[in-house]
Amino acid sequence: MNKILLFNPRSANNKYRIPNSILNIAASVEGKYEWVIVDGNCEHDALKKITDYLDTGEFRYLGFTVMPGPQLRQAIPISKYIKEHYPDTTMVWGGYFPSIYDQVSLNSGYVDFIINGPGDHAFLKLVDALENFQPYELIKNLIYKIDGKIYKTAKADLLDQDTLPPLPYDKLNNFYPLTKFLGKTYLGNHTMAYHSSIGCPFTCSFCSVVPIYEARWKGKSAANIYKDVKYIKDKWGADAIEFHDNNFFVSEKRAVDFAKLVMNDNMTWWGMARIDTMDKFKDESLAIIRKSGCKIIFFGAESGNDAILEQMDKGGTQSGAQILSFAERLKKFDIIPEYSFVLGTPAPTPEEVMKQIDFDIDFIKKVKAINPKTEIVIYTYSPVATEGSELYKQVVEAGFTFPQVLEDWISPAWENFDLRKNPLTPWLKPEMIDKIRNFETVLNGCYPTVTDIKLNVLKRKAIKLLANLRYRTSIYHYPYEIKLLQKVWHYRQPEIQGF
Ligand code: B12
Ligand code: SF4
Repeated sequence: MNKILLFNPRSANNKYRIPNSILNIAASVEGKYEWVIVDGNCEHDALKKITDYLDTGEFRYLGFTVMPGPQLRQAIPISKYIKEHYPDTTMVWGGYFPSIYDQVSLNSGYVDFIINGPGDHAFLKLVDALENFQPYELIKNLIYKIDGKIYKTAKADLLDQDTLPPLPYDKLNNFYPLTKFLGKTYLGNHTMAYHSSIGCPFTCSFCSVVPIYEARWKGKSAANIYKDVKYIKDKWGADAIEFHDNNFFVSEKRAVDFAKLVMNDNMTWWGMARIDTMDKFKDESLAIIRKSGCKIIFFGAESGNDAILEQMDKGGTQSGAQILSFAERLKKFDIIPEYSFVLGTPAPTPEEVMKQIDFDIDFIKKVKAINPKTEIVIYTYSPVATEGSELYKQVVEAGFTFPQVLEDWISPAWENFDLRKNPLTPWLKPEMIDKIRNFETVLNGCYPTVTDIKLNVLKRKAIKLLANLRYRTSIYHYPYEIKLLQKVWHYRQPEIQGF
């Protein structure tokens, strides 16, 4: 029987995380096929490691997980090399990038199959079909190309997450010591990454979760999450958790049940949420969540402007006023809100785009005035192909197109696009990008992120001193002096390096 190689391309220079995407796929084939994991984050030469395995002649199936951005830097050249030198292997890509940009991935000629969304059943079924020379055309969540035509099979219902097989942590530990994945962060000395639910019930028009999960969400029970957390804590010493779910707090009951279970384990934790959902949580629930160790929660605030929230189809009841009042509300629970904003959405004229940016810069300052502990993350709007949404229609009408050749995604300009820092959108002029980035520099100077554990009190004071005057007088141009200090002290950006 042929073996399977699962690859997690490099996504971070340090602070590796448990590679949950391929670990889930490993769990789905465990006991049925032999598999190995190669983690690009832990290898100096990932290609060599992979070809060493392939040279044994035992491996036929390769499964790559691919996120846009830095993961493409390894995924593309390595896939290309493998197709050229090992033409009998089958290359399967999964994850957000190929699920959304299927045509460009398959047209490259070196990706054979894409798993569209969850791969927990689809991958095993595909490998079974190929091993047994059976048809694969009816397997759900699959995208493939035959005779130049791309076919997408039906999407499967989301699986009950409690029925999934356990994640093979012990086996991962044989490839790479698990402690390597438990990095020191603001939350703790040994932080584990965990994914407790898939999808999201909302349909924000800028979000890549929507085309894949189509407003569906399924979560593991609190008891099952706790079982895994406890296992990693007891066996490898985890003392903090980053929940990587798109929307951990969809269910108040599940969040509170988990908080009660983990209450006496001395774990600190973090997760992502919506403001309007959590604002409905009872005071008692918020207090329990905090008491159990949840110190900081990431919220998609997006914009303080109600018209933009509507343009983004924020999908619920979130408003500018609520964003402010909720920042105030969290103060009494001592939970730090981490608010992310998306600036630079399209508007009919350049003046209006600039006006929107100015509005949100002022709004962010209001948030800071109400709750100075609020962590602010600023993204520049980078379109995602959310076909059918009003926002995406505006994007296409404005003349925006994605690269048509896979290699173009790793050109420096498109990497910036992926990192949501400097997208190539036609409505954003250089002075707008400059304003956003310069404001971000000044803001980060004035309020350095608490997640930067290397920035000591003295450094914080120095950088704040420099930035304060600019912040108070709203003069953001050319903040070279702050940039220099941030560079010298390796100021960290949670949105790129991990939250
Ligand atoms: C952890 C994470 C990171 C980590 C590292 C990820 C890693 N692999 O090591 C860090 C913090 C470094 C990161 C960075 C970025 N990330 Co990120 N990240 C995530 C996050 C929160 C969790 C990923 C995860 O582990 N999921 C758990 C697994 C179980 O789910 P999954 O990946 O979806 O896997 C399932 C299926 O997709 C499929 N599948 C996935 N891979 C494979 C592979 C095979 C072979 C098969 C068969 C199936 C398969 O099967 C799995 C099981 O069902 C996701 C959001 C999310 N909740 O998923 C964003 C997400 C993937 N990131 C995203 C982005 C854009 C980025 C950035 C590029 C930009 C940014 N500013 O955020 C940066 C890049 C910077 C960098 N240095 O890489 C976007 C992708 C959006 C898009 N347009 O496609 C997401 C969806 C967040 C979002 N909602 O916008 N990220
Ligand atoms: S609530 Fe968050 S995860 Fe859900 S669709 Fe909106 S942006 Fe995406």
